Amino acid sequence: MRIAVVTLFPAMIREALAHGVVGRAVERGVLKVECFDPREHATDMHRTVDDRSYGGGPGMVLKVEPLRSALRDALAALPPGSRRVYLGADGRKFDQGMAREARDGAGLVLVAGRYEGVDERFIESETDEQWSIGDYVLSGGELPALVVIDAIARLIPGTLGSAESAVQESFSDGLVDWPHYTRPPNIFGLTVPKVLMSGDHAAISRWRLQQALGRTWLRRPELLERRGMNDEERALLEEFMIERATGTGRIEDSQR
Ligand code: 4G0
Repeated sequence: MRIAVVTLFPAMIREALAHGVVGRAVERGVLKVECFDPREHATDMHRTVDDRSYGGGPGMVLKVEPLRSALRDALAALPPGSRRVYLGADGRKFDQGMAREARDGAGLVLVAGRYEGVDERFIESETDEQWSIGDYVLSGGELPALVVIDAIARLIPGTLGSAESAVQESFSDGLVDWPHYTRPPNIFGLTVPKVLMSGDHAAISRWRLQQALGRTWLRRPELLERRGMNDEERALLEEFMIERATGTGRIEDSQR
């Protein structure tokens, strides 16, 4: 998978790509990320990339030409048919499904917008889509670009080790995670659910699925709505609900 980032702060992107899971994907060569800096495409003596806003007001606006020229180079480095995505606070909300589609696509150009503004004619005529990583304003699209890259990299075969992949599968199943515990078994009276120390792997799997279902129902009901449940899952969730409402169900009993 190849990703190009059009950004005025390439060092920010490169630095982040040197670490962790994404860093490993780049090292292994399953992911290639290249930065294209509009400033290197400015043609005047002062390497100007922005200018005052028509209509007045504070803040500078990124000019079309340096952006377009950087984007042209970016596209030349990617397979044909690569999507051009502008990262702005007002874009379509990025989710796991979009990460999967991007992973399956030819290539991806991410254009990091900036708070002050990008000339609308560039966004309109040179990009295919606008994405946002959530409803909050940042000072630039670089952090969103890194978020998008991380989410995609995790989905590329060869990025994650087998242990990490196993964890990932439970998440992308559309449920939130179940709770995790490690030693010691008792911290100031806070104990580990007994089933996790039982060695009964079938019971542990059932308990984890039940916790994932219960927590999704409590915290992200819309995810559960979208995903649906089979008969076994419905029964597990019902037991979770009863236990939670009465405190006398079988979940706690099996933990004590
Ligand atoms: C374009 C993305 C770019 C428009 C970028 C801001 C948050 C996100 C920028 C704006 C960003 C996000 C309309 C404020 C640069 N901030 N949530 N900052 N507006 O993905």
